Amino acid sequence: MKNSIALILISFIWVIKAQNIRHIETLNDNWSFYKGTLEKPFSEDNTTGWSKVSIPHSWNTLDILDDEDGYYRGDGWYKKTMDIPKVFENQQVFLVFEAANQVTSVFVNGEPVGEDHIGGYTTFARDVTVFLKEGKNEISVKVNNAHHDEIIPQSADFSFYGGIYRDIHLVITKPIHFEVANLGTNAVFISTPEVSRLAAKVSVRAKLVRPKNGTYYVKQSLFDDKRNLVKTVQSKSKYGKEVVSSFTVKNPNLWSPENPYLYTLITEIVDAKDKVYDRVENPVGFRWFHFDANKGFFINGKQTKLIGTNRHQDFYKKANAVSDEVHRNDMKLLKEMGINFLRIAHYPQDPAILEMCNKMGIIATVEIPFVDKAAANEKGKQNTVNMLKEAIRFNYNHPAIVAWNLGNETTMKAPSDLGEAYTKHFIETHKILAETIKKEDKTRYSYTVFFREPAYQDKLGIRFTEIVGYNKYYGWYKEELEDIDKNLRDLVKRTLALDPDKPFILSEYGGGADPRLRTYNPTRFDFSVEYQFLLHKAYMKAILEIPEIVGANVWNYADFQVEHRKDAVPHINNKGLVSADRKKKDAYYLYQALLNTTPFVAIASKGWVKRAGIADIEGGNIATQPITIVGNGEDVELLINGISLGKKTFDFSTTVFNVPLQQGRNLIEVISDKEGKTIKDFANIEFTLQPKNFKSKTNPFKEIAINVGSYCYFTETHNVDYLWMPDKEYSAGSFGFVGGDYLRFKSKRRNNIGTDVSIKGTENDPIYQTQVIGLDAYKFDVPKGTYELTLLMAELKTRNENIMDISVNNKKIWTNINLKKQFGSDRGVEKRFLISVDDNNGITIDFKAIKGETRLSGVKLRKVN
Ligand code: GCB
Ligand code: CA
Repeated sequence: MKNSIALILISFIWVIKAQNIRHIETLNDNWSFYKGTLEKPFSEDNTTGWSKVSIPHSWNTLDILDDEDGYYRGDGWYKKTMDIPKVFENQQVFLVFEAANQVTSVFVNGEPVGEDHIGGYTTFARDVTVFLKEGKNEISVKVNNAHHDEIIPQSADFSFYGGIYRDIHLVITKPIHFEVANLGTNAVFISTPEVSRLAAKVSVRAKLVRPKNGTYYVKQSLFDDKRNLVKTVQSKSKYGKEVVSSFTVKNPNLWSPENPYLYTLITEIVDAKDKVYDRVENPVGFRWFHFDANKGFFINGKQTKLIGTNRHQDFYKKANAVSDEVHRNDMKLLKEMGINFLRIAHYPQDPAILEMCNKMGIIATVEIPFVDKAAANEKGKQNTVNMLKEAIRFNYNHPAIVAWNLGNETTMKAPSDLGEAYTKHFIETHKILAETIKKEDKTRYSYTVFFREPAYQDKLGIRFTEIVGYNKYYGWYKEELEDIDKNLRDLVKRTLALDPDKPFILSEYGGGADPRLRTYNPTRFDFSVEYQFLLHKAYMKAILEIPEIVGANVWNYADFQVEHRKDAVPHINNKGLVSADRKKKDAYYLYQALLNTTPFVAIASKGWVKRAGIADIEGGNIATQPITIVGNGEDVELLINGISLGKKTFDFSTTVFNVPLQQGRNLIEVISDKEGKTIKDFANIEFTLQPKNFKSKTNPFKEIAINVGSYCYFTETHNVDYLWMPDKEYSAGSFGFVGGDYLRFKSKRRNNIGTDVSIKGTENDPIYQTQVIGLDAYKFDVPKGTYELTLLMAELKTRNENIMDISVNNKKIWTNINLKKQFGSDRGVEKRFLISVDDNNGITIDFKAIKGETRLSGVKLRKVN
């Protein structure tokens, strides 16, 4: 009995306490949305065409990915009618937008609330108290994502999706409260000016909204990770002044990547009777850190190589309107990968990201979208500075952050080409941003990311920050894999020669991989998963060996959508280690093996389930193919269908087995040991064994699909998974092309096979992007029978007229083919023919140029009878 009274009492006290906490709820549901411009979007409006949506929302989920150029950039309207909950007497009501891209106007009951918010990536709040009435209130929000000369980004390799794409919160406080509607919507700024193992000094600034009369205090209570009170101090508030509280914690638990220990600081406004008016919570992590240009990054005195990735905020077919679960899942995958460093690129992201960085021990840099070029006017400069201030103030309390980055590749549009006035303005913009960082936050580093030669930036005089980052794509856009180490060493040398004290970060490196493309002959720019794997292996070797590279970030953690990109998957920048819907590519596992200290082993290509190959010998029933295993143990054993192929030693966490694969299902098992622990991985591969001789009796020919003009396997994935094999020159008994050569890209940037033209009318771009040009014939030495023959072709940005005739076994099947004229440029054309083979000569498809050159992109042959 006694106990339950005590319980009731405790919960009663708790309720009273809880009532003093400001009320926060999401306002995501039940909005009406209208895409377009409206004169009167308010209740009297009768326009049709509104639809029901939930936040997060973007109006560019689909038009980013279609074949039409461009995507909608203009107005979008959101509105909803609601009762505002009554929580406090004389309550103050705020709308907090985590982000909306990019100019946002808020209206309550038809009245504009404050000024438009400028910028698509920073959090902002509006005080709507005086606009509210009893009962129903109408909230309307106009968002516009059109290009704007005064707002960054002006240009970039990502998509400027429009909409309210992050959470909206309703915040209700008492009349006396911590500031909400300010630049950055944060009122409490925590710093730890001195930290050691023995003691940590804490200094907290708090901004209050309070009447002139009355005595109020700010109470700071620090709790450990079990919610035990560690320290509490109370400081008197003076009207119109920030309240500064300082205190010291003895023997603090330190925050580090290995042990991300977090305290919680509860900050309250109280009066002399300890009545609570408002309360906010923040994480506190005690750590000290510094960068040394020669020795690297140190946290709590420990040298720590910073290895990680960049991240964008979008997801396949969802634009940037993704849930917190997606954000948190990304962070979980990054942590599993073993990273300790995240470049939050190229703009501030969802609060969920930094929350997880704090909790997982991932060191972070945050930046604003000053990308490629400056907003070339005074207003643009002010907006940029404001955006930086918002970003710093909003994110000030995250222990994970070590540096603020003012821009990315800002010299992309060469200032010299944009005139003297621009150049001056451009330099000033850099200067004022660098100064703003140090003014706003003395406890962290200022940072800029470039891509041009160090001397180029130096000549312009824009190396204002304490750290510099370089984005370099050696082995991708230019140069070869073998030279990565040398190129990086030379680059580091050139930067340090100019600025010996400025730490160097390799802020981006990487290469594209379309998960559908696989090859045993990887070449630069082929978009194969295998080339990407080799590229990252070469980079990691170099990065780990060069001490002056204090940190490095893969570009990118995940594939992301860029409207104007025309890579293997149009509209997708596929440099991700996971796909745009978060499926792991092989290189992801490589990082896991290299970075994890706990035992790890994986079959790197286990995501490639459907495979095929030509039998090793005539009449043979196996095809031997190399399979890469990654792990952090000494060695690994591989079993194929229960039979051991023995053990192999890892070299730089990788090893390759030549594995005999048979028709049908193949089970691959790998077993490795580390620290006395046995670990395993499995892959089930569905294998199609093509006979070496198509007239084989034991494995008769059934069907084959060939990605003509390419060394890559291609898995069609948009309906059922279907595999295309790489091409080869004809050899007797088998298949292949006769005459002609693989189409080679002419530009120097990519020296390789195929083109990057986006193909209309298909999802299978890589099949059409690669071709054999000038071929005389394509041959299949198949036995007698009836066959379905499918030919795939496309004419890609050709200048001359090309006309050809095609015959099969001397019979014309398709004549006067002028792809450009009959179907249009860059369009995939697929045609199927029924062919009967009545003798032993198989199928010869002859290509005859009437004008120009012949071409073929893909061919499929299936035996019907
Ligand atoms: C860069 C840019 C990034 C691009 C990337 C690429 O240097 O900073 O925004 O997406 O290169 O993939 O080319
Ligand atoms: Ca092809």
